[in-house]
Amino acid sequence: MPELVLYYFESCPFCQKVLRYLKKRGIEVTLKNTHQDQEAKKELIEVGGKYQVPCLFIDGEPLYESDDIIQWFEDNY
Ligand SMILES: N[C@@H](CCC(=O)N[C@@H](CS)C(=O)NCC(=O)O)C(=O)O
Repeated sequence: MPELVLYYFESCPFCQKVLRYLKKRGIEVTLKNTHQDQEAKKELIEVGGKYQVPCLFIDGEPLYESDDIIQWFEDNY
């Protein structure tokens, strides 16, 4: 399985959509809250190239856009 890390923050509705989906499917991933963890925010900007959440790192490769993230899980789980 690839290493999965979801960058998010609580008040983001697009993040909540992804988190609800993961909960419904019983899928667990590592979560990094970019409001609480400044290092995580820095990583996201450095690797992803922009500060936008949600972003799923798949083995270190960033995937933005909540719909694309959900589609990735539909295709891979
Ligand atoms: N179309 C994107 C929208 C994501 C989006 O707008 N995220 C906002 C938070 S809700 C964001 O990252 N804003 C940057 C900021 O807060 O600085 C998606 O569906 O994932």
